[in-house]
Order: sequence, then C-alpha cells, then structure tokens
Amino acid sequence: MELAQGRKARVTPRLGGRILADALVAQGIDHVFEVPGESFLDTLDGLYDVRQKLKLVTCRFEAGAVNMAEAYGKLTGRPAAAFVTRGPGACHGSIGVHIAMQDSTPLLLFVGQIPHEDAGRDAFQEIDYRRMFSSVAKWVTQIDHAKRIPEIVAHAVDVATSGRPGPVVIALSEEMQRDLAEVPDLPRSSVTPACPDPAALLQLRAMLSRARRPIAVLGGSCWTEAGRASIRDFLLGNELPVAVGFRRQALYDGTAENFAGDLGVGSDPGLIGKVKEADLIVAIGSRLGDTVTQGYTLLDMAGNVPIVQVHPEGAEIGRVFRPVLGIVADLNRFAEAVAAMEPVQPSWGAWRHELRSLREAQRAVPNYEGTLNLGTVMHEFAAQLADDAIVTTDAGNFAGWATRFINFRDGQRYIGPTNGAMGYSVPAAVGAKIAFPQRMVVSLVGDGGFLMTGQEVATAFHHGVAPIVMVFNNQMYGTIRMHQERTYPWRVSGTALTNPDFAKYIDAFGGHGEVVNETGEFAPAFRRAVESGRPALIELRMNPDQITTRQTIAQLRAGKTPPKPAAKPKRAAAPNRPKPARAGGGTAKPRG
Ligand SMILES: Cc1ncc(C[n+]2csc(CCOP(=O)(O)OP(=O)(O)O)c2C)c(N)n1
Ligand SMILES: [Mg+2]
Repeated sequence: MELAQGRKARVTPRLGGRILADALVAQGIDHVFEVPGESFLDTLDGLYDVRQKLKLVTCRFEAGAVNMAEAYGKLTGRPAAAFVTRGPGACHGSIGVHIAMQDSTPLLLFVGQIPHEDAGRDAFQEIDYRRMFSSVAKWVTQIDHAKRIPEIVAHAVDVATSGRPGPVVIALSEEMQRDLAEVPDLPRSSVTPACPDPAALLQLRAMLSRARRPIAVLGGSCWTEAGRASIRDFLLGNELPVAVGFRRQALYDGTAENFAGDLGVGSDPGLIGKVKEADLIVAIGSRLGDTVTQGYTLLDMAGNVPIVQVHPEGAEIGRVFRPVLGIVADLNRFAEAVAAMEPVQPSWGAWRHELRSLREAQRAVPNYEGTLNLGTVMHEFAAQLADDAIVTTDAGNFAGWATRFINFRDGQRYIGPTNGAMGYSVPAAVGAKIAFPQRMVVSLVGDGGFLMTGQEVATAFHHGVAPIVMVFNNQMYGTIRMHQERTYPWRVSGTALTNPDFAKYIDAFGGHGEVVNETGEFAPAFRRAVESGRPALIELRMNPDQITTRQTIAQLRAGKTPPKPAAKPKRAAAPNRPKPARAGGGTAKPRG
C-alpha cells in the first residue's frame, strides 16, 4: 500500500474468501445470515477465521436468511449481510431485497456466482444478477478480482446506508474467492450526515405558527435512539399531533398525548378523515408513499394543503405530492435541530385533543362474537410485554389487532414489512432474538404467513434463542378472502386453508406450545410461554367470521344476493369418481 509519507505498508497475501471476511469485519458488519452453497465455499472458510468477531447464522431458507438480515437493519440502522447461493438461492432470497428496498433498510446480499469462464453459457444455476436485481436493489455489482474486495465492500456499505438507505446485491465470481491477493483492509469512512438548512427551519417554524390544524407524519428508517428522543421532544413541545407511517410504530411513543395512530392498511377511518381536514402536513422521514396516503388519495397533489417534507434523499422529496418546503437532511440531525428550536405557541390544543380521543376510542374493545375476544387479548399482551420488547409482524389482516389495540411504548420496537410481504415475521423475530438475546421478542403472524417461513424456528433452536410466536389462526388467507367477499360475495375461491396442529409443530422441535380458544386462557398461556425459556408458539383460534377488527364476513355479505345453488351434476358413468373437494369456507372447525 502506498502510504501518504511514501512508505509501503506490508500486506500479507490472503485468499479472496478471507479478504472478504476481513472486509466485512473492517466495515463493522457483525452478523451474517446464510444458507450455504458450493458457490461461496471459500468465503465460508474465510468466515471461519473471523468467527470471534462476526456471528454466522445458519438458516433454513434463503427468504428467511435475508428477512433476518433485513430485520437486523431495521432494528439497528446498520446493515447485516446475507449470503445465498447462485440461481435458486438468489431467487429465494430476492423477497428480502424487495422488502429492504421499499422499507429503506440498509442490507448487503452476497450471491455466489458461477465460474467466470462459463459466464454467458446458461451454465448450471447461472443468472445475471445485475439484470435480475436492477429494479429491486439500490445497487447491484459483481466482484471479479480479489484485490477489489475491500474497495467494493466499503462502497457497498456506504451506498446501503447513505441517502435513502437500501439493499445492495454483490455477486461473487467463484474463482476470485480462491485467488491470492495482496490488498489492505479499508477503514470505515466517517462522513458527516447532512444537516438541515437553518433558513428552512425558520420557514418551518413560520408555517407552524400560521397553522390551525397541523399533523406530523413520521416515517423513514435508520433513526437512532437519540434521534427518536429529539423528535419526540420537538413534537411534544409543539403539541403536534403525530401519525406514524405504515408499520412505523417503533418511531413514536404510543402512550404520548399527541399520538394519533398509524396511516397504512386497515387504519382508523376517523384518523384518515382528520388528515383530510389538516391545514399543514409535516412529513418527517415519510416518503408519503402508496400505503401511507391510502393509494395516493389522502393528500392534495395540487398543493392546496401545504406539505413540509423532510427526507435524507432529495429525489424522494415531492416524488408524488409536491411540498411547499422540502428539507434534505439526515433525520437524526433534523430531529436534533428542531428539538433545539423555540416551540411555537400552539393554537391547536382542541384539534390535538380530538385526534388523541379518536385514537383512544379505537382502543376500546367492542363486544366481539365468539369465545376469543382478540381486542382484550391484545390489551393483556401489551400488559405483559417487556419495556424493551421487540414485536415483529407479518402481512395479513391479523396485524390490525395489534395496531388498533396496542399503544407501543418508548423502548419497545414494532417492525414489519411495509411492502406487505408475507413470511417476514418469524424470520425477523428469530434474527432479532439472535441479535438481542436478552430482549423479549414476539412474532405476530397469520396461519398463512406462518407456513411460509415458520420453519425458521429451527434456526432459533439451532442458535439457542427463544422467541415467542403468536399464530392468528382463521384457517384462511383472510385478507384476500375479505377482498373476495367485497367483490365476489359467497364465492370462496382459492383462499381457504387446512392447517396442522401448531402447538404440536413447535413441540416437535422441543419447544413450548399453547392453544388459546377463549379470552381468559391467553394471559396465563403467554406467561407460561415466557417462563418456559424455550421457543414457544401460541395458537390463537379466532372466530373466522371476524375478518377484520371492524368487520365480519356476514357484514360484508349483508344486503348482497347469495348466488343460486349450483345445479346438481349429472351422475358420471365412471364408477370411481374422486370425491368433490371440500367447500372452502372459513367456517370449518379448526384442526388440532
Ligand atoms: C409473499 C406474499 N404472498 C401473497 C401475498 C398476498 N396476501 C396478502 S395478505 C394474504 C393473506 C394472509 O393470510 P394469513 O397470514 O393467514 O393472515 P390473515 O389475512 O388471514 O390474517 C395474502 C395471500 C402477500 N402479501 N405476500
Ligand atoms: Mg389467516
């Protein structure tokens, strides 16, 4: 290496796999989630040498591995690495890349590549990753020369964490991992985060003092604890009502007097109505994307209601809704700056109070039909959640139970795929528990989502950690059934499920299983699950008719004409006709 003084530093020759392992350590990566493949055998060997500094987590499915790495990035603001093999491994892992992209999460995905000399022959498991990932990753590259490893890994971390954070995919050509090279490790770069322009802050303050019905929309990723505390000081100090973006509950203390709820799928219609009445929107970190803006309908595209948008990436500001004031800034620096700003004299006390009352009214539990009242269960669950608990969620209607009835507290984290990917929650919980073994970690998941990636509980057993999984069993892909009943009532098609005995499933691994049929059974079951100290699964046997927290299937069908019963089929001539498939309604008795 050429040093500034002109001296040469001595660098020991290393194999590519080892250089890569050292580069990860040098860039501060401390967790690697992987499913092995012969395409990165040499890097696995390199990782063996750094096993004291970097935790290698062996997973059961690439979607699980990449979801674990994504959850790590969401929780820490720092990227973890996932390693998957070429072709099939990359395809399985791609879902986590899409999650990281849409959720703005820093992530590194390394993919083994076929030998260079066979490139372009449609060789065994060959894929051109630059083309495959070009629309789902922030950057896709390939390392072909061992001596370029430190440079490319360092740049990948910079890309993943800067501006709007996101996933970087790095293909590893097979032979370069075995090549000897003399190249030094590179240190992490220290870059000053973008600070907000003081003139823009004055403008924001002036806009706030003119407002009568302002609302802040909080979103984005890579918030630090200090950043969250500062933004809370600013929002509380100005008594600004706060809505969090879809699945961004972790950003704000739900018990605070100005928390108004979340904007996303299945949000409180009352809150949505109030946002339409607002006279100033202050979007902090939020992209004001599809789900938050209720399919781009919530806000005014022509700018009649002024929007202030703060985002670390200039290109994201005003992407759909044009703000009156856009502020490019690192979110934590912005929070620090506005917390230090003299609060305005808020004239919106009654407005804030109204929004808070709406939120509290949402949390009051209705008299649901059936033996298991999930509203009450959520309150009992919240009461037993540790102060620093991490709750992960999947995609599905079941998720509405927690977001409607629980105000997550400061210190607790609630993370989920804002891109609506099923199969996220269990791996995310396993990854979270491996990264934070001392914290209580609970996965919330539907019966559909659980059987997509629920086998990652095996990874929890393998690495000796004990998350708790709560399966909301309604024996169906409930969300799609809801849409089906709205558009095609009574015509249940392709949405019913047959499930195993979930408690026995976890039992087979050596875990603790519980089945909850009645409201009163939940609190002791959860307590036993925590006390067991083993990975645990609680199956919540729901009333399948209660399709959301606000509607039943019967209500969706009300006033619509049932279809005429199908004409009886004529007797077929064949004597051993197969039995007709069981009708796919959601009312069949749960199994197990
Ligand atoms: C990977 C993936 N596949 C399919 C979908 C479409 N989808 C959205 S919600 C849903 C049903 C989820 O079922 P379940 O996990 O049982 O939760 P429920 O809606 O019944 O509460 C489906 C199939 C999706 N979002 N993600
Ligand atoms: Mg379901």
